[in-house]
Amino acid sequence: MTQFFDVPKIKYEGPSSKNPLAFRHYNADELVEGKPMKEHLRFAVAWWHTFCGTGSDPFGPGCAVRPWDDGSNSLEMALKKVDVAFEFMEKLGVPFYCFHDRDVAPEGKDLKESNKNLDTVVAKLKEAQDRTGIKLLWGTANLFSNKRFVHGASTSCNADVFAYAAAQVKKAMEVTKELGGVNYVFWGGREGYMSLLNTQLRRELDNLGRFLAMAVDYRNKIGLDAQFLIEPKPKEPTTHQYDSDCAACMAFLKTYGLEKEFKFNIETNHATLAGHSMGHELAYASSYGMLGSIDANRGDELLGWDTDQFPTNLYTNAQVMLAVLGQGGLGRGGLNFDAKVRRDSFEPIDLFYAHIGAMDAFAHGLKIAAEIRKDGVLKEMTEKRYASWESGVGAQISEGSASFETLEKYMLEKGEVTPNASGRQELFEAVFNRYIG
Ligand code: XLS
Ligand code: NI
Ligand code: NI
Repeated sequence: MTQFFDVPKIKYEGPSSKNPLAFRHYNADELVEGKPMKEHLRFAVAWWHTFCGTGSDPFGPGCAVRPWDDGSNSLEMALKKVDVAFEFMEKLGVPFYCFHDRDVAPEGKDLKESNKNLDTVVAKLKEAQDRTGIKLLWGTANLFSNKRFVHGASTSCNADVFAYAAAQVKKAMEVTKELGGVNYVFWGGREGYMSLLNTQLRRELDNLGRFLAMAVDYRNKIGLDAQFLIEPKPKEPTTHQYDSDCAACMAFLKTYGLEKEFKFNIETNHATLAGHSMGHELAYASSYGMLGSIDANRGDELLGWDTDQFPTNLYTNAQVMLAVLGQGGLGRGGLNFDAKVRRDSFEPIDLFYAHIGAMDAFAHGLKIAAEIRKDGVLKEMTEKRYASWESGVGAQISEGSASFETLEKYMLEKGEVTPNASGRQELFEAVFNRYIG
């Protein structure tokens, strides 16, 4: 096998290990709640950040050192990256990867040539998947980088752009099928607006609805066995993205009759950009059976954009895994590290440190969440708060046998409500913290 990384296969050495190239918590086959860690976590590497990221920012070009990369956007380079990527993923022991069509293969002079380039790389990806057993968690289409998408894709004011995007997604769905991808993601790259003054908002939303309905039809037509996922994000690159958060996406899907066809791929940094915690987005989606998959990263408290940092916050990860365990797992979904190493972490080895750190932080979060569930203290405390809904008037309201009249009668007789109990937030937080560490 070609050697791009002078790194051994990463092994589990246990919590006391000080080896930065070993796992302290992620022990793939260790059982948690009766299921191997690898099945709970279903880690995926994001092709775009890890194999295409250069570290460029608005103030300077990329400075990442990638000895294998000649910096060209050639087909040869794309093919070589397949070897780089699979060596990296095999050494890391990650079972999945995710890509945009344009990360894995360069655009050609026209759609036909772009499709041909994609086919060439996909053939090699398929070989690599068969050889290593690494699978595609999800595929997607990049409908935001090329200048034709300047006004959006399916929400563009230019109907031709809608048509181009449709053709591109059709192809991306076909290659996802070819590679046995288990999910397909729709992140609304530039589906939003910069100014209301030049925007027909309702037309754009209707077109987005039409676009997704066409995708559903085509999925059924070709028998693509992939779960469809919408990835909410409130802003960036546009001022207002239509898929702004899970609640907005739910309303959108219901409006266009698509709620049975999609679940959500929830990204931590997008949640915080929307002014929510990741916990909120997960709880909201999960409670409606809509949590499909996770883009595991984090933002920076001091920066107001999608910094896509590696998810090393144990507290957040424990909350994420609590939500995941709470709904009996992610099913077909997984934890995709939609995260990039910082510009000043420019050596190839940093890619390992970053992924190992994040995998460990999630495995640790999983163990914490399982411990919290095993003790059941938090659940018990919460159930106690809501005990009034289990009998009497609470049960009547929940079952639908109460009305304004019956409730008025009840309250006139009773005169005043049963006194409220303390919410005890600080106690809940302290109990949660018992398990961290
Ligand atoms: C951008 C998104 C993107 C999606 C896939 O902010 O996170 O990377 O995950 O298109
Ligand atoms: Ni993402
Ligand atoms: Ni993002």
